[in-house]
Amino acid sequence: MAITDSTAQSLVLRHANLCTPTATSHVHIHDASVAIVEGRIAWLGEERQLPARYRELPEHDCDGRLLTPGLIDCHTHLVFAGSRAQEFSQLLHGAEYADIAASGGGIMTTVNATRAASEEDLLESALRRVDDMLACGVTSLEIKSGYGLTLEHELKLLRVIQQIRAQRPVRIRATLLALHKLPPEFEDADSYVTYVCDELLPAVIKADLADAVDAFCDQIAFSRDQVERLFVAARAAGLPLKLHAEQLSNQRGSELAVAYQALSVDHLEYLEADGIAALAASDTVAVMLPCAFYTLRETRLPPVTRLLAQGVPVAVASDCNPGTAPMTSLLLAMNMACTLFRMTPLQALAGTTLHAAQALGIGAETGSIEVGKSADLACWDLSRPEELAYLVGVNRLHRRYYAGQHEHLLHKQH
Ligand code: DI6
Ligand code: FE
Repeated sequence: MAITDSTAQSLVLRHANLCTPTATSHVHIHDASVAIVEGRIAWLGEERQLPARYRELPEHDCDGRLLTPGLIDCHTHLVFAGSRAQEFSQLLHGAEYADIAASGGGIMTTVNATRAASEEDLLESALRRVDDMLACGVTSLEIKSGYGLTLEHELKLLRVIQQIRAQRPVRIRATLLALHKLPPEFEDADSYVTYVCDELLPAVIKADLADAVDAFCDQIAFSRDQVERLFVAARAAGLPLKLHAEQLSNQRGSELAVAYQALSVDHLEYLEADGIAALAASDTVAVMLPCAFYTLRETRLPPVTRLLAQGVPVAVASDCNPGTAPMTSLLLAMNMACTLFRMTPLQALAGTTLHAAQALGIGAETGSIEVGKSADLACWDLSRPEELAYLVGVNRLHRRYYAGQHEHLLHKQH
């Protein structure tokens, strides 16, 4: 990615083929203008109705290109060291993800490499992944900790996330995922949960390094009761909640998360009727992570069609992590959400914009092209919004705008 300019935050985009999700459907304006004043969307509508006062602004002619909200990757674990290519080979030869974890590999492989890595090295490798994401039109990004599992190392990961925020033009939400895996320093999960609730979480809050708290609720990770102890502590501190739920088995984590008004529940392959009903009666977003499904060669589908039919907001994210989703392309995740989970391309677009914003609690600020929101936009060398998810492994980003700041991206791959 080469950035050739990054300038004024007041400008007008003209002749755009604008498509944005809305709460109930989509708005599609074939010849649209968007006026941006001081980084915010001040006006949008038909090109011929652009008010005279905005015609004075510096202008970008989109020349009929597709214009969408900037994409939002609402679930990543992109700060880590090392590689799990060896375990990928094991998975291909019949080993189970849970068995690799039980024999000390899996998440622990990455925890060991990450603990041994310096903050500088972690930052450098994470920035490479972030840059891949920005080159795919991402303007907001969630990043979890969870490969440290001691106060010292979780703080290290969270500081790296802070540095990414300072060094790249992207909105970042940092999520503490201390309950990702039981570390070897603790004999049992309950005493680790006590340590996290009584020591680790308060220190992270004091350092003001987390915007939300997440946990992995599963047989190979933490039970519902253990997760609930964390939720009680985090909620008392006013931190929003998220949960890895029903990925490998049904622990009824989603019902717990809904009871605690979590922002999102993520994965959901094993979600059943009670969980769907709980989500349908809540504001909690269901986050689909099709790359993890693909990498694990899972065969059980998350109940996406039923969730959508019941009006649950469904987001789509990369899950970027070294074990189950070694990828950085949210566009490919959108394609997988369609091909593997049968979402429509427009549902996938809403899932990486409007609903992803809700899953991060930033829906008032970004996620759609609406007056008053931050001018987070992506302009594509495409003629139809469906093409974003239809193309497989193809990135046609022309320009990315973050709070009105634009970058012209030169694609090396074409
Ligand atoms: N579920 C996942 O898919 C990732 N974490 C989680 O709780 C995988 C993390 C890894 O294998 O490193
Ligand atoms: Fe994850």
